[in-house]
Amino acid sequence: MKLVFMSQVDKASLWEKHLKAELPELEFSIWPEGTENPDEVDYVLAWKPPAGEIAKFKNLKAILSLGAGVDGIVCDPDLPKNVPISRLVDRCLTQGMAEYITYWVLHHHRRMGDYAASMADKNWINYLQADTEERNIGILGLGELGSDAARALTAFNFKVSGWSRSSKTRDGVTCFFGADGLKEIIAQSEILICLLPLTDETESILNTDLFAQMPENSVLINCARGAHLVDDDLITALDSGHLSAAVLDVFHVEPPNPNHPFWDHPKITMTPHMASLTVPSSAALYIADNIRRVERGELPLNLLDLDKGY
Ligand code: NDP
Ligand code: OXD
Repeated sequence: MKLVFMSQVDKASLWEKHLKAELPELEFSIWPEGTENPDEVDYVLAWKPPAGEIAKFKNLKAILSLGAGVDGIVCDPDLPKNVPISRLVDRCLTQGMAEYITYWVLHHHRRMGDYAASMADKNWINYLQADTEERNIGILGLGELGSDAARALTAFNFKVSGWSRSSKTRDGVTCFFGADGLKEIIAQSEILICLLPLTDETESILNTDLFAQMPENSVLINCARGAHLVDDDLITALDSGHLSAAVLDVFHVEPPNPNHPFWDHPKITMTPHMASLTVPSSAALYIADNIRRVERGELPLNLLDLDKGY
């Protein structure tokens, strides 16, 4: 069994250690090494592989994504169409995202930015404490990550709504779907979180039209992909005062150009695409399990639907 690891950001040595602990018979190569006999490669484990490289492996049994989002794989015009592609679904990844979202929702709900500013001025002041039961939180994307973030927020009694492509039910969450559902969730979301996959349908969804439908003083948290957001539209919405703040973990170009206006904008908080990082010790169990499934003649879990793009 031969696997080629293709990632500029994930730590190959850790992945090799944890995967070989699960699958001692696995031959682990780090691209571009180990690819001199491409026809012998069974699996690629990839994050943003260079276009055209995966197509060189003619006998692949599966393409295993190192991330939950597969936009960095499906953008390859030469991607083989007949090889199953599996998204990463992992306990640590899911929990990390719920932690990040809970942290920033609580930060804005409890006005921690205002407290930091007033304390820096030695100004001892208390703001009225809002009730979570009165605070509307909207989550775009009710999949693995959005559903768990919703669960974490309902534990604080926030009024949580979620939006998906198909109709859903989630305990304690008001669920919307489709174009009409988008209008409804946007109109009530004081804190709006984007956890959608990047597809043709969701690209640039966070734009002037959507911001205009959000309540006054609302907050945007984007931890999905940079291309969901129209950067200039966000700056306009923040500068007009319609949106009060934005938390951005993902960007069109990462890291953004040093001249990008986001860096210095007083209402924008940036984090370096770390809302949830893949943890090899945990995620390797899932990858190994998927390889075992394929070796048994089954399909891997969490198969990508190329028509939907996620
Ligand atoms: P899932 O595939 O499990 O969930 C995607 C959700 O989005 C589903 O509920 C789906 O609806 C919904 N959706 C997709 N397209 C549309 C549409 N056109 N209209 C309405 N809803 C839509 O993905 P995950 O939750 O695992 O991950 C979500 C994204 O989070 C990833 O694609 C990635 O971009 C991002 N991410 C970011 C990280 C970070 O550190 N910043 C870390 C990990 C992931 P339905 O259920 O009906 O199919
Ligand atoms: C992912 C990510 O998609 O880290 O997993 O962005």
